[in-house]
Amino acid sequence: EEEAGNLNFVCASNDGVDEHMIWLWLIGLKNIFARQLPNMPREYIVRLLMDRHAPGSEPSLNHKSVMVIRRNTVVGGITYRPYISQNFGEIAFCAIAADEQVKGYGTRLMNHLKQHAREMDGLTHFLTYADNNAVGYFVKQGFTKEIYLDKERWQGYIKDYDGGILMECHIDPKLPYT
Ligand code: 1VU
Repeated sequence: EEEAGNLNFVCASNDGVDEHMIWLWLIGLKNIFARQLPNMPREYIVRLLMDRHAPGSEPSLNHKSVMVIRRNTVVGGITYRPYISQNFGEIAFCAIAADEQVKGYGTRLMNHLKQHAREMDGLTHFLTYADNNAVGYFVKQGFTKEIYLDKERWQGYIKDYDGGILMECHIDPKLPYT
């Protein structure tokens, strides 16, 4: 957990952050995703977000979530799957609550994600299937529709998905993102 102005950026896999708060924030993030990404089946959102923390469930280390917290409330987040051996991550969900959009939170969230993924997961790239109407946001975050990453590095790892445009982002090895 780190403070930046009045926002905190929390990774759900963080040790040292109260597990109960993480659980509550993940439920809040699930609700934001369900509202903002209406084409995503709700059970799919729940599975990717919660499997790691669901009480009594087999812990899955597959997905991580980075959340924007303001005044102890979650206002958005990104859920991603790091493929550590391939050094890239797949962004599954990305959203900011409706009444908090276009305030720059999405940009700061993506910068924190890049910093976290570089330091904690050793990632060099992100791939994502962007919704048509979010392509402009991803372009501003440094994503391109050209995929420069070798196919051998990602093919068979990420699922094909009709509903979006595959985009790539290179994570600079040195740039301070936050
Ligand atoms: O820096 P500028 O002011 O020039 O530009 C802003 C903003 O205007 C622009 N931007 C967009 N451009 C085109 N289309 C958009 N839909 C769009 N949204 C924002 O991007 C710059 C950064 O803006 P920001 O940091 O204020 O962005 P937000 O905090 O509003 O967060 C952006 C998202 C896309 C996350 C937010 O608007 C949102 O939750 N939208 C609805 C859900 C959504 O579309 N999510 C992405 C779907 S794709 C997915 O989840 C699979 C990966």
